[in-house]
Amino acid sequence: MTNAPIFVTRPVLPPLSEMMPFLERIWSSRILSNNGPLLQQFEANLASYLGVQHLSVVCNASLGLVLSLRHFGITGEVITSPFSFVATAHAIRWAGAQPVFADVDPNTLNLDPETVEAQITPQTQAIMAVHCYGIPCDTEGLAAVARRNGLKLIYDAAHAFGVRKGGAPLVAEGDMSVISFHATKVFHSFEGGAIISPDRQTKVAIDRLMNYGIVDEVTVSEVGLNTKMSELHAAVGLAMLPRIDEIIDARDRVANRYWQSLSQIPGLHCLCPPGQPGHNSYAFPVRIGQDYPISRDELYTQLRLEGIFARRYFHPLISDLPMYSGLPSTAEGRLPRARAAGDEILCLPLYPDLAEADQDRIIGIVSRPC
Ligand code: T4K
Repeated sequence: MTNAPIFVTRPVLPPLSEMMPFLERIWSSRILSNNGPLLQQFEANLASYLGVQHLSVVCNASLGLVLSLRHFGITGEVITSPFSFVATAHAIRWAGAQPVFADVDPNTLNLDPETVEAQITPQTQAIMAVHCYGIPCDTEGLAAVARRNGLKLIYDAAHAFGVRKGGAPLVAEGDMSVISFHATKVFHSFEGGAIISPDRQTKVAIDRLMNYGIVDEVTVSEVGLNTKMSELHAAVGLAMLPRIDEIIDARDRVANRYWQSLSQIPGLHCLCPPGQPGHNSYAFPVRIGQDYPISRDELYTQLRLEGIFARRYFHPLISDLPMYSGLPSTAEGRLPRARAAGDEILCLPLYPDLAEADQDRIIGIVSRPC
């Protein structure tokens, strides 16, 4: 047991020795960016690992989400979840569109297709749904709403690296999905992300959009951005990828220990049962109900006083932030289920090398709060 602070997550790193061959290749080729050989290898290895065909690596998921909306020319209303990281709604605004918030399903905490359908207006062009904590959305329900109403369906799959639903890759759902490889994610390349396209033509269009819209030395076809990943980041990704199954197994073991100790505590509901086929143990969210002796915020503070930095993902709701709180979709009483989740959920520290002694300290406090 140590007295060092315990954060909600802690990235795994490849041994430095495994980075060196990649660094030597970069130093000798002096190709540092612009779809270099390591980036191309990273894309191919990732596509194969994830079981998808058309994948574009980007410098982060936030810009990946912006590109996805730009690609489809979405400038109207986009129905999205208030129970997410702020990047989801910010990406909609950066694309020049308007977020409209719909309530979540109380079990998955993801957009509820019925509440989505109720928010559709003639201005609605897309749904941006989030697989929160890697828990799959009701993809069939959302696809049906999108189809019925002629909307694009884009998934913020920032948390969903490697998740499978019914044996198939979750990121193959919808018109496009965007994964994050940020340092805090199940799989990381320090910063990074990937856009999953449904076909080759779309991937080519995305690849052009992320490189200023350049077609060739003298042709620029559109107002593109620069969202490319550098060779250095691709090298980290290449060194990390062979470890990912081991990383997810270790996360599962930590989640399983929490589950064994906490799932029977009155008033405390563990949202992600371990051992679900295809899940990635991205987080261990617990929901603090009326029967628990103290409130979620009291538990959060008690843990902090012990140097344990559990996090209230996602509080405040995006819809309560000043740039969104005036929207009609955020009016008083409109998002009751998201609001309850924002008030009651705490994500406990979860990372592959969380020491058992440290986890036991966390479990001790959560199971006997004072
Ligand atoms: N959509 C969703 C649903 C998302 O959750 C996110 C990102 C995005 C889109 C956008 O993806 P990117 O554009 O980032 O690819 C963190 C992350 O910065 C953010 O990427 C993530 N979601 C969000 C859920 O969490 P913070 O502000 O909570 O991070 P921070 O710095 O407080 O880090 C949490 C803990 O992790 C720290 O207490 C210590 C540990 N940590 C963090 C970093 C960065 C490390 O040990 N090492 C590190 O390098 O947002």
